[in-house]
Amino acid sequence: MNNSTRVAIAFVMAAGLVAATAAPRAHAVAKLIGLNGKPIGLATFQQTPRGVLIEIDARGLPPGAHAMMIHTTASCDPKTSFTSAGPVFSFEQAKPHGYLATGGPRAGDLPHQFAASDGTLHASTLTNAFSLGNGKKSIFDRDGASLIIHAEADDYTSQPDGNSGRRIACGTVIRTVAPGMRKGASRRMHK
Ligand SMILES: [Cu+2]
Repeated sequence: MNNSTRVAIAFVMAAGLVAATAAPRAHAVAKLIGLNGKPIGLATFQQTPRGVLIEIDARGLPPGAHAMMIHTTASCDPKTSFTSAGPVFSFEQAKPHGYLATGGPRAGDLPHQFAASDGTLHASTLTNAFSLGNGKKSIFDRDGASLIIHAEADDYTSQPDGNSGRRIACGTVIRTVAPGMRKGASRRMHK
């Protein structure tokens, strides 16, 4: 091995280290409130190599299926019955809601989830329709985004929200770790 090969190998290894440590995975949370304005749970969002992993813990919900969607605006005003969150998040306004709708789904569409008979809901789901980063696929546009839980199941075809009834819980999505944040990067390097 000559010296320039050694230098080249060292450079590639250093570049690999930088790639592994410099970019913390983006992370976000949404504190969910009910229509009375009181807290009913928490959703966490983590960027993974396959998409955004969303984990939801909520309580006080009617048992059964509940449509879940990311809506377009970071605003959860119970006085508006959470219509303040706007329509379902989408990068293309013409796209219909629903996994089974022709031309759908919208980027904010998520599979519906189920509350147990005691009203608790624990869900884990993954989507690659949007990211938590800073790029074109990010949900962190100028007006942010909210997670909405609806009263009923999502039929995945009806407009605008899968015939899923009222919006009964809402949480604005707040980014806690952004890609390239120095604090997160240094924490990771010391692990
Ligand atoms: Cu919705």
